[in-house]
Formats: sequence, structure tokens, C-alpha cells
Amino acid sequence: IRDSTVLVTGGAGFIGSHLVGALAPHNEVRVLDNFSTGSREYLPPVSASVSGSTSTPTSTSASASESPATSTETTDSTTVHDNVTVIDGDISDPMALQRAARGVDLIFHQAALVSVSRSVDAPRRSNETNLDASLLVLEQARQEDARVVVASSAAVYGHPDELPISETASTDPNSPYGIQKLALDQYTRRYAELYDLPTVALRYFNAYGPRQQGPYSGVISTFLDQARADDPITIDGDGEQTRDFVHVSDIVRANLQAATTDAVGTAYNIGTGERTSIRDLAELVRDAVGSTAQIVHREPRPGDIRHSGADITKARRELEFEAQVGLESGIRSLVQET
Ligand code: UD2
Repeated sequence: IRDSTVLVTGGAGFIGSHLVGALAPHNEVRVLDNFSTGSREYLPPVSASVSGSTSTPTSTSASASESPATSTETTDSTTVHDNVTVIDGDISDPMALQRAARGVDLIFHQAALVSVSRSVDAPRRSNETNLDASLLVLEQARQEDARVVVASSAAVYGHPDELPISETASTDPNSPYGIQKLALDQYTRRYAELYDLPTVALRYFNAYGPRQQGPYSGVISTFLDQARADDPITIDGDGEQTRDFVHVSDIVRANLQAATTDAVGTAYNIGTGERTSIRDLAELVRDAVGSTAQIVHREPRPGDIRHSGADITKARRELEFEAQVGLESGIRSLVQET
């Protein structure tokens, strides 16, 4: 997409920041992020011409009303990085959200509390962000008559009743996180019908790539850290469980397709269509690093899904989406680039 005004919630986070990087060259981008896990370092840098000038690409936009003279400086809440305006705030704050969304054509809603285990420990807290605040985002899109692309999850399926999992498989989430994502996914789809808003829900399978880190990050970043430190690589259970690992650049691609598709008011699985066992993954990561780390087995994780893999027929047909990064090359580039 080009020449649009776009809001990315969670735009400083793992997936959001990659999306911002892809959008920034050709669009005016707003980032709304509370920096709980995101980082300013993930955002595109200020170019020399912009940082040295008082006129910025966004100074003619709606945000010009917010002290244009200081728009290149960091203020409490707003920073300008080339075409990117950062609003340091929470999606649950209606004022911050309103300001971030004013005049946008399109919202990519990526902000979430992504930890499944935290959602089990504190379901109301994760519901506040993943569902209550997400509904504010949908309402804001309605207000602005903006298209909205929402980050849903394979978690909506729970223990799947078919493999590969198609969008028509039964949805029976087994965590508060999955329940919240399912409700959001349904709201997103219904908003198209109820309010004639172009909406798309993307059900991400197991995302990985640069900038995924921290205690709640995925198994690939955990294994990579362990392999690099020559610490034991910790497999939960027998390692025969499988996942569909999808590189963040493919997730970005899917979002960009969702930004223009006519096939709205629906949900798409976003994966590669390939499943890999955790055991094979451990060996792949260890080999890519050239590590001598041991591979050890721990107790299986309670409630762990045994097998998960996307049927991407619908995304291929209606969204013209096809993953381009295979797991081996994705891991190789992760090892080289980070
Ligand atoms: C993923 C998503 C989650 C939700 C869910 C839906 C991530 C990070 N999480 O959870 O948000 O959408 O899918 O089903 O993408 N494992 C090990 N050793 C470790 C860590 C993990 O063996 O040190 C195993 C774990 O037991 C599981 C697999 O690796 O079988 C993947 O674990 P994960 O936490 O990366 O992702 P998952 O599938 O539980």
C-alpha cells in the first residue's frame, strides 16, 4: 500500500515493528505502543535530512496541531521518525487511541498481551488488553471509517479436530488468551457485517524472527539463546509435538495483502502449511549456530497442543498469500542477522 495514513497498534513490538518498517517508506505511519515489551530501537531511524530540519513529512498532517515546532524532538508522548509518529500510550486509553487514530485510513491492530501462561495466571488482566481494549480499537476504526486488520491466533482452535487446520475447524480455545483472541476474531468479522467496515482477522500460527525475545517469546528464540550460550536445549516432553513456524516477514506480507483485499469480513490462517517437530527444530537451531549444546527433555508442558499446522488454502486463494520463507532459511538468516 502507498500514500495511506496508517495506525499500527503495538507498532514498536515484535511483529508491529516489522510492519512499520515495511509501511514507512510509502505511507504516513502512526505507532501506538506502551513500550511494555516494544522498543524505540525497533523503529526506523530518523534520517539525517529529517532530524536536521524543522519541516517533517508529518508536519502538514493532522498531527501538525501538536506543537510542530518541536515535532522532531522527543516529547512525553510523540516522536517523529521520518514518516513515523510515535504515540507513547496504551490502547486502553481512549484519548491516546483517539489521537493516534485521527484521520487514518487503516489500522493494523497488533498490540496484545501475548503470554498464554500469564493469561492463565491473570485472566482479567489479559482480557483487559486483548479484548476490552481491542474493542476500543475496533470502535475507533468504526469512528474513522477505517479498514482494520487484526492479529488473531491459532490459539482460537485449541486442541484441533483436524490437520492441517482449516478456518472452518472447530474453535475451542484452551486458555484465556485463546478465548480472548477468539472473541476478538469474531467481533472483527462481525464488524464488517454490522457496520459495513472492511475488516480482516489473521490467525497467526507460530511466529518467529528478529526482535522476538523475552520470557514469553517463542520456542525458536529460546532455543537460539540456549544454543548460542551452549546451554542445554530444553525440549518439553518427547519433542514429537509439531508446529507451523512462520517467519515474521511472511506475517508482514499477509498484513499487506489484508490491507487491500476485497475478501473482507473473514479470518485467514497465516502459516506456511508445513509442520516441524520440536525435536527437529532443536537440531536445526543447534546446527545453524554450530553449537555443541546438549538437547535435554523436561516434563511435558501442561495443556500443550500436540500438533498444529495451518491449512493455507483459503489465504492462498482469497488473500493471494503464500509464505516465502522456509524454516531452514528463516533460522539461518536469524542466526546471521541477530
Ligand atoms: C503458540 C503461541 C501462542 C498461541 C499458541 C496457539 C508463540 C510464542 N506462542 O504457543 O501465542 O498462539 O501457539 O496454540 O508463538 N517448547 C519446548 N521447549 C521450550 C519452549 C517451548 O519444547 O523451551 C515447546 C512447547 O512445549 C511447545 C512448542 O515448543 O510444544 C512451541 O511452544 P511456544 O511457546 O513457542 O508456542 P505455543 O505453540 O505453545
